[in-house]
Amino acid sequence: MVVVAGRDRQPAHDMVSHTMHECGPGAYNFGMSEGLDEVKITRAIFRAYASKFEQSTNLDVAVVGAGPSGLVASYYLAKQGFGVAIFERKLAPGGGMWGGGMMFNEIAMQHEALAVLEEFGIAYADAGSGLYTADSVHAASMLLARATSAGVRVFNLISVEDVMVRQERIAGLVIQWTPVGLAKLHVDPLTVSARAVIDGTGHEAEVTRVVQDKFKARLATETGRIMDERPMWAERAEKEVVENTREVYPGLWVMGMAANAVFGSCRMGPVFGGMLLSGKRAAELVAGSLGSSG
Ligand code: 48F
Repeated sequence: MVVVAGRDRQPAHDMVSHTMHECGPGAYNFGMSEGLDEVKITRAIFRAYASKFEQSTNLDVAVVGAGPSGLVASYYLAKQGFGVAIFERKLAPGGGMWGGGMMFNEIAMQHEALAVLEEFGIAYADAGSGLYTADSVHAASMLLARATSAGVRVFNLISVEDVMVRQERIAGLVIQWTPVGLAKLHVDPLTVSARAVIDGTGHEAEVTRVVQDKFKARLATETGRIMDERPMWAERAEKEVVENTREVYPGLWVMGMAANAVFGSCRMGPVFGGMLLSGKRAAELVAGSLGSSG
């Protein structure tokens, strides 16, 4: 069921004006539907989540990390009809976009990325010298809104800790609740299958690192290993992040900052054009490899 945002909500000021009375016997009913039962709420949430999760156990594409590259890649793939889910370790998806540059919450882009900004409905301003800025909170919100509206299922608070392998190809992800890892609880994880996995985990390139270290696989880099990120050089890094967006092992693609970390390129700081274009490139490559979504 799709509910138009806000329709089922009471204006905040009405709620506040009744807080004094609401818990006692004969509490004032401030226009909410009657028969609101806490256990029904519990069941509704559990069933909705179970259904969403079950639909994500055999994916076309599993994306790791809901940063800008992950959200862009997922959006373009879902728009083409592929079944896509993102697994995100943190509570809030959006990766490194919210904080702009050093917490000045604005991000910069080059003109090459404007088409992607427009596709996502992100408002931007011309800053001169071929640079454009956008409010980072607005930009992250629009990426999330458009990706989820296109059908991408975002599973926050879930960390990817391992991969599933079949016949020398990455065939899925091993996932665990983030708090289980934080509390160092001894609880076995669960697994989802995917025809393609995209590593969008940023600087750490975590999925690719698992494939290198645990699976002892030779990667499609010059050395066969993760070549590690180099220091800041925005112009070079922005160009190379799109070139480095590639299949690094059968079934595993890298994008965004993870692509530069894997292929030994530089970081770029708070310029995000390359991240958006890398996500778009990853979607093109994966869609090309998987063929028709039908
Ligand atoms: O770091 P992040 O925003 O990745 P990105 O799309 O964008 C990079 C920029 O934000 C910035 C930059 C800009 O020019 O250099 O750094 O490459 O988002 C990566 C997301 O992956 C999540 C992490 O919490 C973050 O939200 N993540 C990392 N490892 C895991 C993970 C994991 N093992 N499982 C699940 N999520």
